Amino acid sequence: MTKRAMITGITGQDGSYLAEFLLARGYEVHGVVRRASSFNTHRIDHLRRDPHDPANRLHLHYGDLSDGSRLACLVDDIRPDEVYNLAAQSHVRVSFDEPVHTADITATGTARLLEAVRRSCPEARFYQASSSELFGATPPPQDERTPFHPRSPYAAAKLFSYWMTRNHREGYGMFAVNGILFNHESPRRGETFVTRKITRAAAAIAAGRETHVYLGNLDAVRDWGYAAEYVEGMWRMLQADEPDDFVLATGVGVTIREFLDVAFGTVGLDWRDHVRFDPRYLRPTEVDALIGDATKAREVLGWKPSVDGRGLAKLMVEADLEAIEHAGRPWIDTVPLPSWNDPDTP
Ligand code: NAP
Ligand code: F7E
Repeated sequence: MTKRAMITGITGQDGSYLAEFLLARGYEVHGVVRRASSFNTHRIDHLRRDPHDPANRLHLHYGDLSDGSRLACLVDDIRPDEVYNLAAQSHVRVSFDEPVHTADITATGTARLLEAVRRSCPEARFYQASSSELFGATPPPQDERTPFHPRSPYAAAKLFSYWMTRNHREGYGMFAVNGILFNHESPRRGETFVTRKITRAAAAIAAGRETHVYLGNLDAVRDWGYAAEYVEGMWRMLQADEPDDFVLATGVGVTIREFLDVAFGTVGLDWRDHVRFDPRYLRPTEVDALIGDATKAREVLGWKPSVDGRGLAKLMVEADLEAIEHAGRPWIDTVPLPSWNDPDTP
């Protein structure tokens, strides 16, 4: 039997890798895409086929986590075996500017989707994209037993979703799990997160197209892993015998200065000559250090990452250099649309 997966946030970094992973395993994949005035599917365009082809297994549907009735209809129509809730207002700094919107999407949106699943297909397995930001001010190493201390509207919203997911597991017996993922990056990472901002800048400066980049706090420590490896961990959580919550992390802490060393070092530059400070990138409350302990995921799920923050810095700069060489447009990462594209169906 072909398994059917529903992914919210399929157009994001993780959604694109997860869709790729599931399609390669024979799944029928249903992605929820929010309506935008410009194309927002560039991360998954390479996976798309003619929707009229009976062999097509990737189906996209308009939907938004703010619209509970639409989510209920989609779940009822699709009848998924597995639901991956990856959609979110996912930027921590932006969550201080838009706390109410962040709560509506990143917190209440999860409740809307969980309720839609509970009503129509409570036997579906549900993955919630929880975050190491839940730990916030609690010092590392952090694992599944570490107390939460959220330090941003984003983290507070994710905390609500974490407990709603557990509540649906404990209260209704649903197979609903939290993946507590530490930062994970890739060449598909959004351009406003610090790793991609740095690797794009290093590549553009090396190519002579830019001279400097503005950053905020360089003292933070993060445990950066590779997104392509983390989506397999998400899938493994839903294949487990029992529903449970898991940390995914590399266990290696890297400061932003160290990430800059490797990124700029990859193109033979010294970042100190090119990085300027802008207080706009500071946060009212900062998360100083996140370093995860993923022992439980290794022991129970057999999941083990192979790329850490330093490896990622090199990999991402090389990808950004290649993008500049081939596209010639370092700040615009567009992929040509397939000729059959119909703007009315995302
Ligand atoms: P991302 O690249 O920012 O993708 C977020 C996705 O959510 C995009 O597809 C976005 O659509 C969609 N979205 C935003 N608002 C929506 C709405 N109102 N309705 C429906 N869809 C909406 O995030 P990511 O890095 O892939 O992360 C995936 C999930 O894991 C997120 O929930 C994030 O908070 C969480 N997480 C990420 C990390 C990490 O390090 N990457 C770590 C822990 C947890 P558009 O493409 O149209 O913007
Ligand atoms: O910041 C510092 C910033 O925005 C990392 C999301 O995926 O991971 C991500 O959240 C650090 C922070 O990621 C700039 O202050 C310095 O200390 O790349 P970031 P994040 O806040 O850790 C978690 C696990 C998630 O769940 C989130 O969805 O870098 N920093 N200068 C900067 N950060 C940014 N964005 N821009 C700067 O110029």
